[in-house]
Amino acid sequence: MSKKLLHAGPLQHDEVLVLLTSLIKDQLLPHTRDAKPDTSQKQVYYFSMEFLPGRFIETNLLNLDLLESCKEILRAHHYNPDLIFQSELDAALGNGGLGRLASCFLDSLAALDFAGHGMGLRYQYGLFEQKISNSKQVELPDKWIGEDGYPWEEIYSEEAVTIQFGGRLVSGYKDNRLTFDVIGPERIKAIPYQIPILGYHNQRVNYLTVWQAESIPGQQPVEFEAYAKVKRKAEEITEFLYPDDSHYEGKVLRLRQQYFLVSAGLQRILTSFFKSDDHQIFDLPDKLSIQINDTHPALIIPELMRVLVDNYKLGWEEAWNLTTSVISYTNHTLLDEALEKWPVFLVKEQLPRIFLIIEEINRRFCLEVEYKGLEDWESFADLSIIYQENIHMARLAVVGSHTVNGVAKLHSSILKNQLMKSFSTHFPNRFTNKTNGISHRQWLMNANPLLARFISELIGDQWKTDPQALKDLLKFTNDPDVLLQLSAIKHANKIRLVDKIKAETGHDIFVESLFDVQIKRLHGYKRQLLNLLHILYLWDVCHEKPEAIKVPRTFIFGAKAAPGYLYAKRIISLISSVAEQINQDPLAKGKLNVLFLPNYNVSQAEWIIPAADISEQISTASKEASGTGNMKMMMNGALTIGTMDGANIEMTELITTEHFFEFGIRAEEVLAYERNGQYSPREIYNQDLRLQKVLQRLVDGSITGDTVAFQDIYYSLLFKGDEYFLLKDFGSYVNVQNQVQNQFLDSQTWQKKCLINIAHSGYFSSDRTISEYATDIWGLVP
Ligand code: 9GP
Repeated sequence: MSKKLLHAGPLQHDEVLVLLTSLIKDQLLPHTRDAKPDTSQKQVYYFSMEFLPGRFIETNLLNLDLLESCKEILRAHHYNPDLIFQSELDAALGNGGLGRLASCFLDSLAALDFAGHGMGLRYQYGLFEQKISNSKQVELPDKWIGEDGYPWEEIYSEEAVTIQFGGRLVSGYKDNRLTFDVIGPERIKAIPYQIPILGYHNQRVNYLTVWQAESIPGQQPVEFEAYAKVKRKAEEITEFLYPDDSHYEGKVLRLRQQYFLVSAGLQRILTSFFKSDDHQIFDLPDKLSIQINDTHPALIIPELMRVLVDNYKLGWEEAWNLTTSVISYTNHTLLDEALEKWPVFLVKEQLPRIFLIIEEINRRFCLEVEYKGLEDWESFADLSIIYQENIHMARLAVVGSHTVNGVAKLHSSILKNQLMKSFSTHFPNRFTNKTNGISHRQWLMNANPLLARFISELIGDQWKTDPQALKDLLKFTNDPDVLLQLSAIKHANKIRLVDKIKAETGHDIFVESLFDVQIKRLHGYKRQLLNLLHILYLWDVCHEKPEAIKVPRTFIFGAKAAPGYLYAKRIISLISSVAEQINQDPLAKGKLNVLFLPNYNVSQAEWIIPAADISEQISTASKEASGTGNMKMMMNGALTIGTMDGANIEMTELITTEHFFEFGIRAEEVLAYERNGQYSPREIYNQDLRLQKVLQRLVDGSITGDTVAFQDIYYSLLFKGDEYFLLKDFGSYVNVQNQVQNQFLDSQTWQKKCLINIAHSGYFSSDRTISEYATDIWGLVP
C-alpha cells in the first residue's frame, strides 16, 4: 500500500481511491500473475493502436457486483462516491470512436466470457489536454501516468521482448531454403504492462496488454551523447499517442509505433500459445484469432509471415494459409485521408525483411488476379498493394485477412461495392458487416444509475445480461406515470450536469432548456459548423422574431481538434467566439445558451450523455462510418437529429423515422455530386435568404468585431466548394430543428419517443456486436 496513506486524520478522496484500487487488485492479481493461461478456449487478440477506457473504478466495482455496497459504505463514512471515483485518472490512449470502441469490445468480450484480450501501446502521453484560451484550442501534454505508475497495471519486465528495426538484409541459402539475415539492426526492448479487464459477474479476467519501449542496456555506444540519443530514439516510440484519427501523416515514428506493437504483441501471443505442450504451429487458426482495428496494426500480416517462414521454416503457402486464417480486419473509415499509405523507401529502410515479404505477398496476389483473367489492366491501380511507390495498407489488410468488415450497414456496403469493389469481386465472400456497439454496462448502468434503476423496476434485471430485453419497455409507451418519471430522471441528470458545469466553469445553464448536444472529435465531415450555422440563424430569430423561439435551448459542444488540423481548430474558435457573444446578448438571454466545454473526454461524456435531450448526428451522408455517440445518447433517452449516415440508418430501421429527426441529402446523392462535380453552393446561397443572413454574420464583424476573423470559413463554404455539403443541407436542417422545438413542447409525446428509443437501443449493445464477431469471424463457441 502506498506510504502516502500512513497519516493521521480522514483520508483524502484520492487516498480512498488508492485503497479501493488496491483492494480490488489484491483480490485478483496474485492469482493470475503466475497462472498458466487457460488455453482450453480459443483466444482472441484485439490489436489496436488506441484504447480509450476512461476510468476503471466504477466499471470494476460493477463487474464484481460491489458497486452499490461500496457506494453505501463510502456514504456511511461521509464520503461522496462520485468525488472519489472522479479522482481517478482518465486513461486517454485513444482519440475518439475507434479507441472507445476497442474498450467497449474488451468489456463485452469479458462479459460474454470469451478469452479476448487487447494489445496496445503504453503511451507516456495520452490524448492532449485541451484548454480554450482567447477562443482558441491550446494543447497541453496529458501525463496520465501518475508518480506511482498507473494503479490498474502490472508490469511484466521479465517478459520483455526485443523488436528490431533497420539493418542490412543479407540473403543466403541453407538446408535447401533461402535464408534472410538482418545485419546490425537497431534493437529495442518492449516491456508489457497488463491491465485486467473484468467480466460482468462471471469471474472472468482478461487482459489489455500495453507495451512500452526502452533502449537495451549494454548495447549503447559509450559516449554519453550517443548513449542519450539511442535511449531517446527507443523511448520516443511509446512517448506520444498520435493526436489524430483521420489525418495520417507519413511519419517514421508512426510506422515504428505500428511495427513495435505488432512485433511485440505477436511474440507474446506465440509464447503463450506454446506454453501449452500439445500446441503445434498448425493449430494456430483453431486456437487463436487476431482482429486488427483499422489498418494501423496491418503489419502483423507480413510479421506473422516472417515468423512462420524464417523462424518456423514453413513453406510460403503453408504460412500464408495460417496467416490469413488467423487474421481479420475491420475498416473504420472511407475517408481517403485516413487510408494509410507508407512510402516504399521508408518501409525498406526501417523494416527491410518486412518490405521484402510485402513485395512477395503483392507479387503473388497480382499473379493470382491476372491468372483469374483480369482483362482490365487499369484495375491493377486499384488492386496492387504496392502502387506508385507507396504501400497501401488497406489493400494489404484485405489480402491478408480471411474476413473484412465495415462497422455499419451503409459503410460496409460502400466499402464492398465502391471503395473496394475490385477486391470484393476477387474475394466475393470476404466482405461483411458488423455494426458497432457500445457497452450498456458502462454507458447506461454506470453513467446513468437513475435510469438503470428505473428500467429494472419496470422490467426486471434481465436487460443487464440480455440488453435486447430493453424492448420490454415498449409495454409502457402509453403509461403517463412512467413517462412522467422518465422525464423526472432526465431532469435530475440535467441538474447534475448543470451543477458540475457551474462548479467547473462558473457558467449558468437554465435547466428547463432543451439540451442540444454535439460531442465528438472535431472534423469537417461531422459538421459542427452546420450546427453553428443553425445557432447563428436562431440568433437572428432572437433579434427579429423572438416569439418564434418557443423553447429555450442550451447547445453543448465538446470536441478536440487534431493539433495539425487547422480548419477544425478554426471551427472551435468560431464556436467559442459565437458562444461568448450570444451568452452576453440580452436579446438572446433565456432563449439561447451556447457552451463549448473544454477537454472533452470519456469521463465528461458520462455526465453529458444522460442529460442530453437532442443528440446531434449530422455528418455528411456516407462519411461517418458508424458513430457510437449516437448509440450512447439513444440508450440514455435522447432523440436524434441526424442524416441517413452510419448507424443512424439502423437506428431509424429499429425505431422508425417517426421517432428520429431526419434531414439532409442521402449518401447516393453525395457520392454522385462527388463524381460529377456539379454541386454549386453558390446557387443554394443565392436562393436562401436565411442562409445569406447567417453567412454574412461570419464577415460582418458581429461575432468578434473583426470582419476578417472568420473570412476563411466563409470562403470555404461559398467559394471553395463546401466540401461537406453544409449549404445543401442547411434548409432541411433548420426545418427539422423547428420540428424539434415544436415537439419538445409536448412533453408526454416527447417522453414516449425517448422511451421507444431506449427500448430499441439494446441492439446497439457491444454484446450483440461481439457475439456476431465471435460466431461469424472468430469461430468462437459462446
Ligand atoms: O469515423 C469512425 C466512426 O464513425 C466509427 O464509429 C469509429 C468506430 O468504428 O471509427 C471511426 N474511425 C476512425 O476513428 C478512423 O478510422
